[in-house]
Amino acid sequence: MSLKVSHDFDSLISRFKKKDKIALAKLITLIENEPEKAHEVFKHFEDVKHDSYIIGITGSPGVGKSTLTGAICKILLDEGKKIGIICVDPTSPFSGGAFLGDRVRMTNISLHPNVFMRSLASRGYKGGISRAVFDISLLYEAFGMDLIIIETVGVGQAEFDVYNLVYTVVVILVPGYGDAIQMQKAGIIEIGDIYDINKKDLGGEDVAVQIEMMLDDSTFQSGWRPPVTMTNAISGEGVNDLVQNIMDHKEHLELSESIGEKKKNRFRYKIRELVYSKINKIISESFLNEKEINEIINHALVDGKFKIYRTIHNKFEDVNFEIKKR
Ligand SMILES: Nc1nc2c(ncn2[C@@H]2O[C@H](COP(=O)(O)OP(=O)(O)O)[C@@H](O)[C@H]2O)c(=O)[nH]1
Ligand SMILES: [Mg+2]
Repeated sequence: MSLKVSHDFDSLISRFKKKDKIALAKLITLIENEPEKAHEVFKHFEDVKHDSYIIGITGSPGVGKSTLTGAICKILLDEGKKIGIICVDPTSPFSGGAFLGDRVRMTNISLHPNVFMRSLASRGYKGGISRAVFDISLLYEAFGMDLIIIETVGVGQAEFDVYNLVYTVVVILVPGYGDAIQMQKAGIIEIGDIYDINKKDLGGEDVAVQIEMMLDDSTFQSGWRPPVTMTNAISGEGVNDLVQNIMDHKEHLELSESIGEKKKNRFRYKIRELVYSKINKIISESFLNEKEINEIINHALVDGKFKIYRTIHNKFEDVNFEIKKR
């Protein structure tokens, strides 16, 4: 780092420590663009003891996650909480998302001094979405946020499963979601700590009943039976109950001490992901790069496709040999 750059960096860190939101925004951008510098950043917060409570809000596109996040924030802000939001929504680019679409209400919240919001919408992330989400949430913790809300589409996305990174998972459904079997197939009933049927102005009692029945058929080793609420995120109806359920779940985790397990899980996920992505990189760079893959393909086209197994087998023998040497 040049003198000037390192001076800028130090001043960024000290502004961040003074709770400057612009410095927070700049540090997020820095670790997004240069993930390999994350350790340089976090080195400065090693003495921070603060923990944020981390909530995931998940559901299909359009169910009202963003609107509901806004409504939840409004209640929590009135209680004096500081909130960091991470919005992972590949289906709605930042400018088109309801977060800004519903300009009047959401602008109120995003301009609030105690809220910071970051959207990971329309671009590829070096090291993957989950890395970015983990790092941003760590920055929010260093910044002193009381709560972090991660809004994300669906479950089972290959590169990002939100429940690995949060303590309370809120699953949002809407009227007309479909039948119970579909929900079970989607794996929804396993992951929610709380269920909410949003858009209650359009109905949805049948969905609530189905969820309740499925929950009645399940056993909960944790001792927590997920509650079901119905909300209208636009009018705010029912949102108080939802917030209460989130706080009850938090209390349940804290009393049963499973919060410690959740925290460990977050790191476990992170460590695995870091190691796997590093190893992947090493393998693709040094053992089997694009050039070599192309060579194998060309050989297969020229020498015949049946030789491809032999070539790959030989390649793996080489790789094995290399790995054993380490
Ligand atoms: N009728 C009705 N519409 C809602 C409700 N909550 C959100 N919406 C609307 O549903 C659309 C999608 O909302 P959005 O928050 O962007 O959903 P997301 O994709 O899950 O984040 C927007 O037009 C919202 O205004 C609700 O409770 N009732
Ligand atoms: Mg959204």
